[in-house]
Amino acid sequence: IKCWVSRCLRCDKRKPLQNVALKKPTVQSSTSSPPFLSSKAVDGYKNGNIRGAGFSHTKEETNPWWRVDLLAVYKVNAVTIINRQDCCSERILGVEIRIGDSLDQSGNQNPRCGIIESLDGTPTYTFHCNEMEGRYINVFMPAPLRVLTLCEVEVFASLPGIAVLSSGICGSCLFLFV
Ligand SMILES: [Ca+2]
Repeated sequence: IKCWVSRCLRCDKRKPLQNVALKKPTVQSSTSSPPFLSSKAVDGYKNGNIRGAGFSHTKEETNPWWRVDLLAVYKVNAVTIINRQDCCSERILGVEIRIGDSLDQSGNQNPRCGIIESLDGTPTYTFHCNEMEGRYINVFMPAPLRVLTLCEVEVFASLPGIAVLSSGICGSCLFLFV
């Protein structure tokens, strides 16, 4: 017999949302040279030093972009972009974070969560996406002759239908189909 059951969750403020982008499939509009693969932006290595080549890097082109496939539709709470730190930090200016399920125009026309409009002196930029839903996260630079380089992109998200153990919804209930 199948039925819906619910289980109320114990409040656990210590458990943060997971970075669901880690080691997921990625692609970018071009790759400047072999060490700078799109996957370097989800390899978990956040030190933006060129010697470690822990970042992705497109060729200089018009409208460069990068995308991660989360392999399922998630509710996105926040996206963090960690910029390269050894040089060229201004290259990140103007990038847009796009979230959705469409691959029209490579996913770059999905709804926008955020844009980096100014350099704030840190390599880390976090955008709150208010549970926007989508399978694809694009980082899109809508400008001519630009290089897109990303040290790390982290996506903090949960699967729809599964309650989140975060401080905001302590005491909510989890529904299971058994
Ligand atoms: Ca990295």
